[in-house]
Order: sequence, then structure tokens, then C-alpha cells
Amino acid sequence: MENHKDSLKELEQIAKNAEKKTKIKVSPKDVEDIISAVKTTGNFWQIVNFSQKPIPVVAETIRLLKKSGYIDFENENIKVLEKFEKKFDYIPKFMSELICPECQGRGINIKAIGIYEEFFEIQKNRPKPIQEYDQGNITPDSTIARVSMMRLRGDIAKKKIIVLGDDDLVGIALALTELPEEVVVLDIDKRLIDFTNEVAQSKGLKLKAEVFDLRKPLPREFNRRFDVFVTDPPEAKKAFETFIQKSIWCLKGVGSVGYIGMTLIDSSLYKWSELQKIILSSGAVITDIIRDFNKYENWDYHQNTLAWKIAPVKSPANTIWYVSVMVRIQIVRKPVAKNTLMKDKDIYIDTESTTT
Ligand code: SPD
Repeated sequence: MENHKDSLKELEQIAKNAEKKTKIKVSPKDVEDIISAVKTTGNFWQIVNFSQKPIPVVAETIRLLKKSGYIDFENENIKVLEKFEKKFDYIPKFMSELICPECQGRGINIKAIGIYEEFFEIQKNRPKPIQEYDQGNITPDSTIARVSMMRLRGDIAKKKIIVLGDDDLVGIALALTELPEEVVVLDIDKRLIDFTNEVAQSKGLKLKAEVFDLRKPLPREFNRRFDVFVTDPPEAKKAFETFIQKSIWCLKGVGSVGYIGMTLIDSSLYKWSELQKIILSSGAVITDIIRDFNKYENWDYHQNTLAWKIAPVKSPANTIWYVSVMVRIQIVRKPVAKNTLMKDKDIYIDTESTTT
């Protein structure tokens, strides 16, 4: 049995070295979570999935573990060595069996809302995600789960809803419920907007989609017009702030609601604390945070991303590994939010976000 204090010291040292190299804050707990994931799978992308840490941190921790002779690489997989088992014997594997297989951890019965089959058929013809706009869509189950959660929280019936960026086709799913008063979808990608409007027309849905570059100020008439927003903002701090402020700028006020997809793969908890401050200082409170809620289908351009480049082994990414957290917010005091122009051309990249 390894001395527990020695193991903790080793975690601290690895965290310190990983932080120095990545320039991202890393705690011993972060390293512990990565080690737990390494005990569970040899596939790099599943280690990211199980540990829920930014990719540069996972990649560097794995490099350091290899350098110290704890693990080795074999056929683009990570193999643990005896020294690893001894040193970190107190850290258990990630126990995915604890996640409810029925709801996949979301706490939602996606069949109850009654649009599952129809949405599933519609989405088969959706445009493919492209790298230019950092697209990557969540599974149809995840889209239905999101709309079901909105229904559960009383955020759909007779509500005016704006979707800011919609490669997940949330607007279509919302309109299929026939509950909202109004659904407006904005997205920079004309392919998505044309697809959404074609579906709306052929199915007679109350849904309007418009091509819009969300870096630009929104039309004046959107100010204080909506009850609910839905967005999956880029997570570079400035871009996140601009997207959230604009989304809140569209809300009527106290009692209005927002649904935000946030990851722990493109953002550390330290960045999250900054991102959460942006939400709270705009007059909102966070009412729900559900991990692993949005499960992403793998995108074709993965091998052209920084994430792929820095991966220490090129494990196949052939099962779902990129997931995001569903965050629900509600406005509790007079919102403070601007509708500003974002000048930066590249809104997706910072030290932690690498999947673009
Ligand atoms: N790069 C592919 C997928 C990107 C999805 N980003 C989700 C961001 C949520 N805030």
C-alpha cells in the first residue's frame, strides 16, 4: 500500500508542472480526476469525457505521467504500468454504471413530449457541421431532452422564445410542440436557416429563422421582447460575455429565462468562475446545472483541430466523447445587459478552447 501523503504530493507536483506548461490553472483534484479516467479507458477522447477537463490539461498530464514512467503508449492508446497502479491505488475508476441508463443522467424522459419520432425523421436531412463556425450538433435525443426540460420548467407554453445560434435544431423541436407563442432562430449559416425555414413551411410551424452574424448588434425591436432564450455560446471569455449579454438584452425582465450550453472540455472550472460572474452580474441566477446533458455527434473536421494536434496519442474518436452541461438561468432583478458589436474576428479560440 502506497503512503497516501506521497501520492498526494505527486498529484500536487504533476498539477504544478501541467499548469506551468499549459498556462491553465490545474489543481491536484483535476489530476486525480484524470488519473481516475486513465484507469477506466485507454482512449484519449474517453479520458477527456470521463475526466471533464480541458484538453490541453488532459494532454499535458498524460505526457507527464508517461515521462515519470507511470504509463506508456501502445497502438494510439494509453496503457497503465505497475508503478501507476501502486502510486495511485487509492483513486478508483470512473464508475459510469452509476449513471441511469434510461435517462443517461439527464433526469428526463424524452419520449413523453410526443415529438420524438417526427423530430428524428426531420433532422436526418440537416446540413453537416462545418469548422468555419465551430459547428457540432448535439444528438437528436439531446435536443429533445433540452426541449423536454424547458417544458418541465414551464418555459415553453405561450412563451416568446429566441434561439441564438441553432445547429442543434432546437427551434424546430420547440415549434413541433405547438406550445410557444413565437420562436425566432438566428444563425450565421444560411444552410441552417434555409433548412429551418423549409421545415417550418412544409410542416406549417410557427417558426421564423433569419441569417444573422451574432457578433453584430441585434435589431432594436428584439430588446425586452422575449420570455426565453436558448444559446450555446463560444467559450472564449469575451465572446461568451457578448453572447450572454445580448441574449439577456432580448429578455423581458424579472422571471425571464435562459438556457445555456457550457462545457468543461473547452473551459476549466477557473474560467467557469469568470463565466458564471458574467451571468450573475447581468441580473440572473443559475437555477439548474445538469452535467453531460448535451451529447455531441462527432464532427468530420476533428482531425484539423488544435485538440487533435495536441492529443498525445491519436486514439479514434468514434464514440460520443464531447458533452456539455445544461445551464438554466432566471432573471431575478433588472437586467444589466448590452447589445454590442464584437470586433474580434476569431471568437472561438483561447488557451482552453481547442475543439474549433
Ligand atoms: N467544435 C465542435 C463543437 C463545438 C460546440 N461548442 C459548444 C459550446 C457550448 N458553449
